[in-house]
Amino acid sequence: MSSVRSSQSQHPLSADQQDFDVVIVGGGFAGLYMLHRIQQRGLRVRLYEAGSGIGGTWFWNRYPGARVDVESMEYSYSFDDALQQEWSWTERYAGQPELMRYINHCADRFNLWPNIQLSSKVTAADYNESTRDWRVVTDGGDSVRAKYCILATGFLSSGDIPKFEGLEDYQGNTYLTSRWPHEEVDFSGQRVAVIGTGSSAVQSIPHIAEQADNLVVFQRTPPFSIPARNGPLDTEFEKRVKAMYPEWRRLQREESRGGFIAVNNEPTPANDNSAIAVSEEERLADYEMRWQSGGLCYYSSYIDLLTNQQSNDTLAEFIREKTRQRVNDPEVAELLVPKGYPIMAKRLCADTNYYETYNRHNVQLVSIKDAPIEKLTANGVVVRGEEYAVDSIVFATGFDAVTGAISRINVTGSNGQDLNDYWTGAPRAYLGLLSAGFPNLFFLDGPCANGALVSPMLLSEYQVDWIDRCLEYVGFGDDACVEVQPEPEADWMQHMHDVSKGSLLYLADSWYMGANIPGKPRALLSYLGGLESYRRQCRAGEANGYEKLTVTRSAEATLASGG
Ligand code: NA7
Repeated sequence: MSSVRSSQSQHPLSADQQDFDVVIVGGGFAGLYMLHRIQQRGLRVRLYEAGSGIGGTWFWNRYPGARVDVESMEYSYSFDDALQQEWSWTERYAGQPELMRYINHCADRFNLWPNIQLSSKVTAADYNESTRDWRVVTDGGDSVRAKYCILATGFLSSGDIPKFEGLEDYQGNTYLTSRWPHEEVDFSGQRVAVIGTGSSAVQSIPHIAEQADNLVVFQRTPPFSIPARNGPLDTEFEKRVKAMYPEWRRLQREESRGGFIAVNNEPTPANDNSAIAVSEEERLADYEMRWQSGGLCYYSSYIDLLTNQQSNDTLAEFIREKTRQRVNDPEVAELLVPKGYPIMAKRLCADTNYYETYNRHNVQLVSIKDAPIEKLTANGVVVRGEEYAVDSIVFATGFDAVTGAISRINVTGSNGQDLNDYWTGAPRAYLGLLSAGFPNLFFLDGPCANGALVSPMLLSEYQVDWIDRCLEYVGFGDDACVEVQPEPEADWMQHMHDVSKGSLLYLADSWYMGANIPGKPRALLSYLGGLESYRRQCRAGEANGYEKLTVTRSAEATLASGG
């Protein structure tokens, strides 16, 4: 097994005792912060990471132009003030290499490496009811026991090339945006195809078009995309945020819907008005102001944009008109203008020169909305009987989101219950943190929380702290056990259902709904109540000694608290 900077021999495997107090699966932002918290408690912990480096999504998604669509000052850890004061981002939106530098800096700074084992994909986790612990197995042959298992496997981490007919016949180069090679890919002199027009395509297409001789883009559903207006980070803005970082973070958590508070470099709480309760003039001024600010700040615009079709139409039409203005050829523009689903019901894209790229002479757009890709041949892609011969195909075809990575691990809980079976139809998890029948198992950024819809950094930090407090309460002794019963889980699922009633999210075939993966049950995978409501529900879950959970506190924990 290859591993970088790991210390796998420090906890030799043992048949009769637990090897670890906690095993964490996944070395992205969430898993690494969890590791930090567990280390601070002086516990025995190992983090398994499938990649040969840490970073999770950012480790794998290294396609040209890959960058985060949340502003750098907000897409960063908030738990350590010295870190957020000392780290300086270079751009308004950090690119993938800078994100990797940041995450590796954090691992160094908090001395996380000794407990990280790289190049180790967890394949199975089984709960043992008599010893009340988990056995975790990796593809490298490790089999370890831990009191608690925490799955931090990411919600955009499980990407595959769709099963196009003739895929194996194609003789050219193939690339998947979410598994991009580490060495530089040079498309100079090539004819290139990109399949897909989601965020990864929107970011990579302008770069590929600059290199390639010819680029043909196969588009099934046009996205709504807003100019990111990326650039060097405004140093005055940086200073101002740093001077008020605790308050800025509070505003992110409590006064925004999704954790994004910056609009035009100003902290701007979410707008609580209906889009149709204000005059057209006022509404258009708000939309224009956000257009000039750039990026995803429409999520904090009018409160009913995702619940009222008429309100949604006002924004959709505004963005459609802006889109038309960015493309020279009216026919191409009309193909690029998104129609048929509400704006924001698929995640908005934030772009740099995406639409302008279609004004280049070497770029061709092929709509496959009404005529899907028939097959691949040795030479290229066939649509409507026409073969598009290309030297390389880039699949920007997305992820089996939210549940995909968990479903690839064989998780078995009490009574031999298989997690995939338990989640048939739709995932179920109390607060998105625990599932009934799976004691001592936690999810970070998993289904039934709002990971897909809010700033993942803020959500996962909050969840980590919640789990950390819960584990402290329950303890680590032989008898320690924490489990959610079916009833509180069902109550949470009902609440999830109630807050999502009337949401326009149901009207699009998005990864939020699992609708982008053939055969995946169509179900809302995330909580729509917003970050503050989620935090409130989680706080309630801690009340009166975690009364919604069945907790067997370990003898040590009980003694320590005098309970
Ligand atoms: P997305 O946003 O899921 O985009 C995937 C794209 O691939 C999208 O345009 C899909 O069309 C298209 N797609 C998927 N399967 C096919 C097939 N079989 N044929 C043709 N086209 C296909 O993934 P990204 O990686 O771009 O972004 C994911 C998230 O990362 C994004 O939301 C941001 O949060 C960051 P469709 O729309 O399904 O018709």
